[in-house]
Amino acid sequence: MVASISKDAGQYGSTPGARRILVTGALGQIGSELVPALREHYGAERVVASDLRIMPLRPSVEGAYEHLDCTQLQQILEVVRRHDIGTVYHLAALLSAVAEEKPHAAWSINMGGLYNVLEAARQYHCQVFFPSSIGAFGPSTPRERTPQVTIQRPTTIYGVTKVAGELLCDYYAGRFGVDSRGLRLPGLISYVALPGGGTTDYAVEIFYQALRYRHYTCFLRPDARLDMMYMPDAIRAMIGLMEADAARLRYRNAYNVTAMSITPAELADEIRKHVPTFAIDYQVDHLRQSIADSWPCSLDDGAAREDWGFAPRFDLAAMTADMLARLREKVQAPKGG
Ligand code: NAD
Ligand code: AKB
Repeated sequence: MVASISKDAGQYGSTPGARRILVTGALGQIGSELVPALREHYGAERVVASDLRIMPLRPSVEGAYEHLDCTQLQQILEVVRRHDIGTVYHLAALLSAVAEEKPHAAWSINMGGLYNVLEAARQYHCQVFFPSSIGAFGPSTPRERTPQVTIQRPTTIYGVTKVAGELLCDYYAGRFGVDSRGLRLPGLISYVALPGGGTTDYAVEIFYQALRYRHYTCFLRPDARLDMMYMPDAIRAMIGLMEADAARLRYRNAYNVTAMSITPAELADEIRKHVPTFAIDYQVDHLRQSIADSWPCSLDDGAAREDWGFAPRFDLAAMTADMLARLREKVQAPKGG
């Protein structure tokens, strides 16, 4: 069972003051679930969703919505002022594979957008959540049980923006007192929205293809081991970190978090327990495989557990069973399939 945020409300401690919460990049994979979770937890009127995309006619996120380009500082300042924003969950970014195809746009959106959000936060005294990534590590980082504090020399533009983003958030905290907090998220697995062009997207696509066609062609090697997490655990982690007592945080940007360390072959085996005829084959995409090869296999999330009680609930088996049950409600196999 996926625990809803409202049932868990007590675990987050005190809610922030009466000012509103802005979510940037809210129509993406995380925002599609974070916005409803925040609305359930704090009240719908407290949460303003925003994205560069025009909201669809039948929106997946109900409530206040702003068409907002994070690369435009004046737009952010205006939205923050008009809605009396006190907290920003800054999700707008290009993910690793797309960023590698468009490095200049990635720098502009990932770094320019973050700088603008931090500037708005400085001027309007907002708290900021920054989603860093396992992509903030590189080939010279220890790959097994990657420590909280270690070498961060990524070789992708995505990773460069994540490390620089962590540093910029820490700078704004130290220099200007902005309450910025971040997580180094692993690949996220979810059933509400499709992923936006990352290296770990296979771990979502595989479920849709298993239910539709009983077959998936994976773009990573069968043994490409990476950290993953089910979205309900990621949402709990984000809100939990933002509500944690600041005095307990030894680190700000950003905490390692993980829930499972898996390969495509292991995920396929787990799916086969529920879909016995499921078959997987492999057509390796060299760009995404080389990115995966530069990332850790398993993070050490001990600091997050000690400092603010991070504890994921879904392992590989629980996540797979829940994903398939949820997706069966929305994905139909083709007739005769
Ligand atoms: P996504 O690609 O699904 O969504 C990003 C959203 O940002 C999109 O809706 C897009 O329209 C929007 N956007 C792009 N440019 C914009 C701009 N200039 N202004 C406003 N909005 C803009 O991404 P996601 O998976 O939801 O990830 C959100 C954040 O979490 C990103 O920073 C990502 O790096 C980070 N993260 C994600 C994962 C994951 O597995 N999903 C893992 C680690 C970190
Ligand atoms: C990606 O693959 O780019 C993201 C991430 C792990 O940051 N899912």
